[in-house]
Amino acid sequence: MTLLNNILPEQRRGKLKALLKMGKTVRVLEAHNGLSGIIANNIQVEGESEGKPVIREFDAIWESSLTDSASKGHPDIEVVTFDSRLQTINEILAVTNKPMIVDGDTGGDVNAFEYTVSKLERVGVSAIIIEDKVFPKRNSLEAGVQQNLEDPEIFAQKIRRGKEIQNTDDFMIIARLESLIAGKPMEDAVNRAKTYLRAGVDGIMIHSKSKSSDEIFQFAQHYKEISKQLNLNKTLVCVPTTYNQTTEKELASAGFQIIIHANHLLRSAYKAMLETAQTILRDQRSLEADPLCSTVGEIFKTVGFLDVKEKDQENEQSKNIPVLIPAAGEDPIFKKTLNGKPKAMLEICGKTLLEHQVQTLNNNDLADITVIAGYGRDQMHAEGINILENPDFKNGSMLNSLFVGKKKMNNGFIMLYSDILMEDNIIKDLASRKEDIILVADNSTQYHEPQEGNILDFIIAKNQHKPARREIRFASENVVSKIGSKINPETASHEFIGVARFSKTGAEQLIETYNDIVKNYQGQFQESDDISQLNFTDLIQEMIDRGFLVHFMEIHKGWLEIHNEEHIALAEKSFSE
Ligand code: SPV
Ligand code: MG
Repeated sequence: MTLLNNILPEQRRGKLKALLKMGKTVRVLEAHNGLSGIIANNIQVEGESEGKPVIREFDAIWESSLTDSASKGHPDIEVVTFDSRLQTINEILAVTNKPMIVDGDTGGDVNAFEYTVSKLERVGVSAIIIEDKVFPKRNSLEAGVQQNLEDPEIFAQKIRRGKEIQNTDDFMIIARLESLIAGKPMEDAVNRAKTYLRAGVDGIMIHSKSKSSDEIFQFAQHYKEISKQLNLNKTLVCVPTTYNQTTEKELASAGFQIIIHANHLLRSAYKAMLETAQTILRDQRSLEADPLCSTVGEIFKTVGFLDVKEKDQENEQSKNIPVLIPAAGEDPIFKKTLNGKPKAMLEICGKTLLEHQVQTLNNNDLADITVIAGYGRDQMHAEGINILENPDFKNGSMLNSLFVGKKKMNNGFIMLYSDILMEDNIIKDLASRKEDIILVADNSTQYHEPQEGNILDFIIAKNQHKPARREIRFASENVVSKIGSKINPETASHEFIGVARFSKTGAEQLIETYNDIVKNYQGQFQESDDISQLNFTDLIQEMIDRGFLVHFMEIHKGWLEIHNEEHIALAEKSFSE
């Protein structure tokens, strides 16, 4: 089932009347199940009208009794129950957004008809056409079949009761004249048309199984006169199955406003199925049948399977994003406490800093976690993580460590500084973001002075906003223009918290920029005195300068960095609370 045409009953029901009101000749194609419904709904061809190129498509769907019955292997004699028809109707409605006209057969007895009208109107059908024959009817196209016409007054009463029961003005009840099918004279059709119009019907369908369109053209002429007499302008409908040499244009100029191609998708599918089945039998394999078949891929595309595949992949990508935690450096502040252990092994409330981070990531279904260790490598451990080593951790910067995990970057990744703790929802929001490069940025920096001695990574947002009590800031505006620790805190709008996400494209841009810098530059670079000490924020600033778009995801608190004993105390307090 494709969800592309998803529409509510109230959005669809009035569409047929609206088309007629616009003076459009409504071109209708039969459908007998979801798949044929999608075709009738979506098919388009390029054509020409009055020398101009036009896109041609069907305007509405005919839910035919003949093809619904036949596709269930049944004759068209009202033996398929209304509930079964309703199931097909719903199946088609679920995958289409164009108006539907339902073939209501005789409409059954007058009480049953009220229920039929009510149920069809409720599901969003735009019109029902009922034929003036006695239940159970016989299909109109077969020669030599007894066709019993209903008493016109009884039929008119059915129309009245149906019109009274409908809830909206959108729904149409159209009467189908079977006089010509039953071999009655034109006069019988004309008189019946008058009776039904007086009963309040919304339109008349004149049916014919003649090979020529003469008789329906004749009727159309009479219809113009009746309409004038009664001062009515009700829709005229035809079903050109047997007289299909007549064009839609000719029918329209004779006065027909709805033209129904009533059974062609079922008939063509049947023919193709027979040929395919015979070919396989004949050749005792299916190779020769291939040209007769659509590809499986084409069917998958039509019914929405490829959309599902794409969503699955997107889901998978936002679930299984690799996380890189560069944690190789030696920490001077906690040197004593750590006694040779890396900082990630600092204990806070009975768990290491790294274990807290792993927990937050796992809580968000992120399990592909790689820590880049260096100092105290042998003492770095946590359950369910990969450890890579930066043997040169003493000489390089944190960025060197990050790029030790380069293989994990290819399809996009999250980078997490090793000394921060945060609430689960920060990672949850970050994982769902679609931007190529996105940094998590705290806006509380606007409201307080930085602590003495703390080196913070500041951000200046592209569209600087003064803090205001109320404002709307759209995500697309959240672009970083400057990042670095040497930015004057007073001009900063945010603080980078040490968490960033790169999409596949974002990671490619990051790697490309990094490789270029390392290869082609020396000495002082961005805020670093030497290229060997290049920071993450230097690289991001360079990317911004090169024109790459760097977004930020704004948060307000909900995280802690662990730079000194005071921070540990704060973290312990938060966890115990
Ligand atoms: C149908 O499509 O079921 C119709 C039209 O009622 S016809 O088969 O021509 O009677
Ligand atoms: Mg029918």
